[in-house]
Amino acid sequence: MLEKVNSTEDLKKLTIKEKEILAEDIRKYIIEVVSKNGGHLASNLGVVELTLALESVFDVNKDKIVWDVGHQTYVHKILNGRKEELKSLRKLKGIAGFPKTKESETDCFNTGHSSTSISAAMGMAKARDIKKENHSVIAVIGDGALTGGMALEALNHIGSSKTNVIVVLNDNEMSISKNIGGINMLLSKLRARRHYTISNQSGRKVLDKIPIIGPVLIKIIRRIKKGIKQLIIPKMFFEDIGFKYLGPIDGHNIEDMELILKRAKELNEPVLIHVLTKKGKGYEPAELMPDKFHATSAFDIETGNPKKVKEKDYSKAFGEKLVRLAKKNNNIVAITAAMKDGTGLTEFAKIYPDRFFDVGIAEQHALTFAAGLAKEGMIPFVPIYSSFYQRAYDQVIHDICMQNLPVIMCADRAGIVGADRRDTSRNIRFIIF
Ligand SMILES: Cc1ncc(C[n+]2csc(CCOP(=O)(O)OP(=O)(O)O)c2C)c(N)n1
Repeated sequence: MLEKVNSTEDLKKLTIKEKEILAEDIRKYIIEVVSKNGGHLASNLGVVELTLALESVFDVNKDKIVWDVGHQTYVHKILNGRKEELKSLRKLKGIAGFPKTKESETDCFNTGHSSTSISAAMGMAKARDIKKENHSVIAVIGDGALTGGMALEALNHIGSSKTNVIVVLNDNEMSISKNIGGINMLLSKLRARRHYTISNQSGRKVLDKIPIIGPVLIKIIRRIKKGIKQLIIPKMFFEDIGFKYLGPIDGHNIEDMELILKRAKELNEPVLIHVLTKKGKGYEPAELMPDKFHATSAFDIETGNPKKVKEKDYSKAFGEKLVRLAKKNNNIVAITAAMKDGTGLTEFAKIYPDRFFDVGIAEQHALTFAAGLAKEGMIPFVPIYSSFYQRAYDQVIHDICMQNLPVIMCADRAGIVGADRRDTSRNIRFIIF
């Protein structure tokens, strides 16, 4: 099927059954490429059906689909003229691992740093309205990225302005590691609604077959269920802040997703569609270890084992040293913004769970939180990838430096960074505080 599909025009001609076959072909292809070149695997395997549904219902040449972070756009690239090019992923002068407007007009906004999609979508939607154009604007954001402050700032803005934007929340319960925090608690309550949606659908199919009284029964049952739902399910955050909430829906069921996306397309208000997906879907090692397969180096498809054994890197050495220091000093604490493994804090978190804080994708909060801890005598260590430190320069200067607080800021990946970046001028990063 993959051979037959070279564009979203080809995709739109397929039946649901054919799209399901295509989904499996795309999975196999992505696994094949990433096992050779390395790349972001688990997130891409999780959005195969979601991408097929989105790009079947919307027109990528007219509508705007903004992918948050953008590490999950391999499927989109395959469908939009870059099937062969994907083989050059993470190679010199190869295809970018993230959306790049320079690469294709269907990549409508460059992403990489988390939690920007809803703001960008709002900007595009406002521009559309001012220009009196008529197309859909969609932000696709993960539950991890939703923990970033910017995403919440944008939801706050859209909800009250009643702008026609569709937010697709791709909820796989994972950031890079397990997602954490109050937003995750809220989502887990909403996930519970799924059982109601499912039983609704299967019951409906049976009742539909009963002539005359079938539809009446459906109406009565729906009313009763709505009542029960209101009682059991807590007040709905998204509705309260001005969004129409649709879902939760199975993110691997193309037919259901197409239906719900078509419905959202017709509404002229902010809509949030809650889609449940499985990170790593369809490849067992990635389903079992979605964190390890979030971004991976080349691996053996049979076993899932890396082709090269990883040598001890700077992050690991940093983590080991921090554990040794923390043994001698009870005031040492460590903070991560959703990058526990990447920044070398895995051991620290295991040994000192009470002195370890994963604050979600929230670099700004991480640093002012550290400032508060330091003000009261703690010694906070905050390792953050240099690129993501950009998010928190104001907090570094205003909350830490200007009060001369002893926060230990550690910049990971501050040297030459390869792999996902095509724009080499931005590969060398220096951080000077
Ligand atoms: C500002 C910022 N901090 C950290 C990261 C590193 N990062 C990339 S993806 C990711 C997790 C995203 O989780 P989610 O949005 O749920 O997407 P998923 O991979 O689960 O599909 C993180 C922390 C980033 N891209 N940007």
